[in-house]
Amino acid sequence: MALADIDSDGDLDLLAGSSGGVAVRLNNGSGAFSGTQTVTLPTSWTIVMADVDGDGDLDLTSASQSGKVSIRLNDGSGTFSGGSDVTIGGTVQGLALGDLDGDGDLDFVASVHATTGTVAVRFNNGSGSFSGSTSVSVGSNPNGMTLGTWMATATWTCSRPTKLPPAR
Ligand SMILES: [Ca+2]
Ligand SMILES: [Ca+2]
Ligand SMILES: [Ca+2]
Repeated sequence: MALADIDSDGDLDLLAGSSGGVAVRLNNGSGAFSGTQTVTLPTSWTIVMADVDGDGDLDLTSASQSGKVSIRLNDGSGTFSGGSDVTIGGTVQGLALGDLDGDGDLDFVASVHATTGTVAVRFNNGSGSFSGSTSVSVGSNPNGMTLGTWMATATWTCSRPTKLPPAR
């Protein structure tokens, strides 16, 4: 499941994975959801919304039981089509997006749930097409994924008033 403003009207819309697709329901601004759109996809484990083609709207990425990461592009109004299915293999369970190679577009990492677990790394060409074959060995049965930047050093400056303000 995911909540994201897919039609850029300022409210959070609802995307729910089910067998055979992802149901898309639009928020009217007060938390009432409507619509009938179902994006046909392999059974989804994880849905992540991210602008993979750099056009300003949130696209749909989904990690599936059938070993694929599926990408469907938003037309700006919350309707999804096109994109591609990137074959990873196994059961892809966790998915996270971030700019891994510093070229300004969002790449992805996807965890393959297996006894000898791996994380697949795929790079975006800037238009939402992903390629690569890098695979990182991790522990058995990896699930959730996240990407973060770790700072090697940090300097903290703390200050406080030398005198307390007068009591009221
Ligand atoms: Ca919305
Ligand atoms: Ca987009
Ligand atoms: Ca990138």
